[in-house]
Amino acid sequence: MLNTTAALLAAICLSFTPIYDEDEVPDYTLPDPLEFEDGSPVEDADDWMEARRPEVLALFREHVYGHRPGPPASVVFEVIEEDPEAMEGDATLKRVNIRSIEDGNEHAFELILFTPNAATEPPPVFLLMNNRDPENTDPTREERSGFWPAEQVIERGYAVAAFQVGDVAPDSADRFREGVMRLFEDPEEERAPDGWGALAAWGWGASRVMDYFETEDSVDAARVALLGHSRGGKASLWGGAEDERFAIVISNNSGCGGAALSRRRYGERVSRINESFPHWFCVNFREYNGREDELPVDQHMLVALMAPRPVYVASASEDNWADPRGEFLAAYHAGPVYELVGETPFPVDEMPEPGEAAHGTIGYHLREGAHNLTPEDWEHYMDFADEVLADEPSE
Ligand code: GTR
Repeated sequence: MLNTTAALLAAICLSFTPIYDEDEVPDYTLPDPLEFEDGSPVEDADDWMEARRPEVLALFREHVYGHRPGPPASVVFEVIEEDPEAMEGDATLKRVNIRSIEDGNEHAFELILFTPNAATEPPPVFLLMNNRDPENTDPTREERSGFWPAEQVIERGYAVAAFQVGDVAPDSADRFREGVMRLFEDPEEERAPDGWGALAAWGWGASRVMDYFETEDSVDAARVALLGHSRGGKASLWGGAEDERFAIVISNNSGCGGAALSRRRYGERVSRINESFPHWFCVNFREYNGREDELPVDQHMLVALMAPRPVYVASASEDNWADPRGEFLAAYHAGPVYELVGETPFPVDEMPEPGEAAHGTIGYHLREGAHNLTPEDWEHYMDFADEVLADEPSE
């Protein structure tokens, strides 16, 4: 049996040829976010927020990302370093150990936070779920990376924070249950078909950071932007859907299982992602390998789960594996939900050209170039935050 499964997987792997030609994208019909599962229409904002949104959230939990637990019995925050003269006096650095405790077991991961010393009131924060090496978020600033250009963010008056997703749940099919998941289940036991995967666990970690921000006077917890790139962008979207405390949710080049529409099957596909990264999603998601049309949801509904909060999807022009057009279309087709809840609908009907951005309550840009998170992307995110936060001053 095992051998047959392995042989089958190898065959799928060998036979996989991604679609990179728009003409080869099959016809598809997206599920309507504004229609209940029983076929009745979602008529107003209350219908969406109180009934259809929970229905859509439940569908994603059951079929795509798995069910994550609530907060642990207790969370403890320990400041392990504080430097009020970081970045040559421009910022205050805090490194915080976030310890989750459940049934006598413990799990800890570290948060790095810089706040601008020039701030006259608690500033909004950009929180990066870092899926790359920790050097990208070096708290000493000896290493500097465009992936997390902390000085550039501080300069614009925002606080900037990061944690390593792998510290919350290792990004490994063999070890992903050895992080925080072992507080809630026995990693030796078989995973429930709708049990959480690593992407959901990373978002759970972001929620613990939010718990910390709520205790921290130097930042405004009501104005936190959650940001992730690629697999981190899939996790930021799902984390922002699960935790409505995040005021802005940003997905950079998140692709399949993130912002890209699954039904387009362009670039990376459901079968391929489940095979390469079996630990990211719930086991049930594998039912949709090669059967995208049977999914009860598509990724525009994930984007719509942020409504009425500002949400941002960004693509890169050469990032075909992530399907830039599919990412654009998910943002676009979330528009009707935003409109229903009284927010500015998606501001354009056509996909922006490389280098262009379009900002409503849903933001989008197509950066020229390859799969990456760059200072140019950050500049767009801060422009967007300036706009949407100016509309809604914090209480
Ligand atoms: C790729 C994967 C993508 C994307 C990317 C990344 O190998 O196929 O879905 O998540 O990794 O995270 O950089």
